[in-house]
Amino acid sequence: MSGASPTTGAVDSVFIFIVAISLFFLVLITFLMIYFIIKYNKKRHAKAEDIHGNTTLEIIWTVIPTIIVLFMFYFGWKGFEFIRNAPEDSMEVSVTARMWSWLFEYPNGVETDTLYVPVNTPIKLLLNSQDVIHSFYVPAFRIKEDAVPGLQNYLWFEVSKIGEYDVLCAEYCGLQHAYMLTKVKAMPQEKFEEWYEQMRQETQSTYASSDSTQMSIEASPKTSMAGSRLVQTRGCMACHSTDGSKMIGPTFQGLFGREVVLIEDEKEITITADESYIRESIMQPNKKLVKGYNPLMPSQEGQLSDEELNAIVEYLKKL
Ligand SMILES: [Cu+2]
Repeated sequence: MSGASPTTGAVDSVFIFIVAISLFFLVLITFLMIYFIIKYNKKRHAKAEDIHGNTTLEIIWTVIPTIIVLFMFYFGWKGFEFIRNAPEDSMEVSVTARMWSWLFEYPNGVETDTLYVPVNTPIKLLLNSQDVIHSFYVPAFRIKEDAVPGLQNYLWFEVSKIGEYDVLCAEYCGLQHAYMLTKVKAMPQEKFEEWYEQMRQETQSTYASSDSTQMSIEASPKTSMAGSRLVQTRGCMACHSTDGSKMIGPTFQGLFGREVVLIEDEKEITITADESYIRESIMQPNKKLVKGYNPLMPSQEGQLSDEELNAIVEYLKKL
């Protein structure tokens, strides 16, 4: 069967097989019920009769359904086996789920918030979660697997048609669960290679430049660009806006130098947002809470390198 991915066909063929058998029996049983109601109506059969055993019939209605369910099991098992065994030559992409966005990391170090893949190439996803249980779900490929903190799950697919496919989170994971959406974007092989190489160079040059400039020197436009990309890929934008609108978390707009009212150890304090406050809010977000917001942000400790943290701080200072 053709579909967006071979996994689509593997699931659909079993599904259609089971539905077809169920439909056949639905029609057969309904028809027989109506037929018997008419045939054995009290007017025609005033006196009820007992039937005592019919070995042939009993064998038939035991053996046939057994064979049918064994076939269902066999095809189901074959499909399951197919979906659970990623081809050896798969390209591996690691996926990190967190409230409420996805992070994709490629073998060459590139990070994105959308899953870009070449067509006709098997892709193996290594799933993990940073906070609670999420579930990576691509309806078009008929694949779904939980992303569990501390456990690595996997999935595979191979897109056969260029296009965009929806990705959803299929495990209720809190307030913004329904908005934990992204896409699989399948591109032609050559176009993907080009994109992949370009992204790698961008990633490398950014970190090379921030290595040489170090923290004390004013950040370059490149670092700020890297910061803007990082807040996207690292999922900050799932809860913070840059245009002043109130979301799950406070807006980034005009944050640097602003007076903020915080709650620390149940006491209210007012501070001016400086660089060290911004750093602390990223690494220990729940130590001082902006008044009126809930302690929902996961700590980014161990998730960001020094260069990445610097890039984000530099970017936030400019908003
Ligand atoms: Cu989720």
